Amino acid sequence: MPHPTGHSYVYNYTITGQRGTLWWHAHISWLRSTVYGPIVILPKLGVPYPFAKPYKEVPIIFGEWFNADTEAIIKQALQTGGGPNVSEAYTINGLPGPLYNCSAKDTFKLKVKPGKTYMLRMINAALNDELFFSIANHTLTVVEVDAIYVKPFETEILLITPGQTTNVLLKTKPQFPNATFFMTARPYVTGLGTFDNSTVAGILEYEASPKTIHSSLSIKKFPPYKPALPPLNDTAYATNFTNKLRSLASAEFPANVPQKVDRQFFFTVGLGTNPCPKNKTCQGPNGTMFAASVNNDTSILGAESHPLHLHGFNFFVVGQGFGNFDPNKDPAKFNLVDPVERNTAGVPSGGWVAIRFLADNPGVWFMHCHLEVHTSWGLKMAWVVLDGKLPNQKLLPPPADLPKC
Ligand SMILES: [Cu+2]
Repeated sequence: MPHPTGHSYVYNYTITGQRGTLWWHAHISWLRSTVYGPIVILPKLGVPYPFAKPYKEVPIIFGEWFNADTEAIIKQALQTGGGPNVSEAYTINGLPGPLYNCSAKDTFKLKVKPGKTYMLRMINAALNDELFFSIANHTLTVVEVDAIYVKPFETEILLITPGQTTNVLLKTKPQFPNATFFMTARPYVTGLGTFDNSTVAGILEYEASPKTIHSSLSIKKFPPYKPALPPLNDTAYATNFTNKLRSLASAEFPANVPQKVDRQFFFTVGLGTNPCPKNKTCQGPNGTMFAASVNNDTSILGAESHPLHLHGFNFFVVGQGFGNFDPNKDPAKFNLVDPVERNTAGVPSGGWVAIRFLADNPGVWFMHCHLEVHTSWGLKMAWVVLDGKLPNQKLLPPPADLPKC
């Protein structure tokens, strides 16, 4: 909720049936470029993780850094109809790292001990960019996305869209290695416009024990190992990664996939243009203004991946594919057993995604593309979820201390 400049407000809420990594962020205009942070919900006392307890847990938050006021950037873009200026850098926990000019001193360092398992709670808080991420010479085990456990799988590289969170286990090498390792992220891009194609790097550094202190001094002479990331437009990699995500769906952590559907909805999402107003010049494609929309197929520019985020609910991604959705053929292939459950899912470039959720949370809920520039251009809508008949199915009244505008 909005609160006035210079005031503070304490949010009071009860967490029921949720645990894992989520995040908070501002939701007016582009303020979330700097106003964001992690929410870590621990399991209830005495309830273990469905994997061995990690030695340490570390939040890894990707951000996007602009050498300008982001409010001015989006305001200008909406006035001219052109694409907004892109960021100068990506950041890991606020730090851009050594691959940017004069930034080596602002590098995130993950200091680890050999032979331990670390859990990285990764969050993509970047404004406009899906990111590939990898740590050189290390394998990551994905165990959770958007605060829901998944069937663990190993990967060298992961894809995380704005809005999403991913918990991974990082097993460090059994012995002190004579090296340091870069962890890097750079975008996955399917759109036509300009984008920030730079790479953020942090360093995975093994702490030296007294026995290894000598070699730890000598490794400073060698450059860190660098991970290999996919090409910026590697849709095949992105698809392959996304297809590996399955709900854990165990007895203890079941996947309550709705088996029958009461209401079906069909939405189209896309990026297009609006005509330039008379007596004005516009900087969008061919003198138009960029626009994005839900359920408006006119002036579609080109296919692009859109990480759609739904407020108020988790949903199950029961199917996805490329090309047009076929209501006669595709539902037969839906996964109603262990589909991934999350709150932000990429609609594949030029493709479709089918989601199911139980509408058990009354209210007006925003659904939007988590690429902030697409939201600004109009790729947004709201669900109205009505009260149910039972007392616990009613919208709660606003808090007594709701800030006044
Ligand atoms: Cu989008």
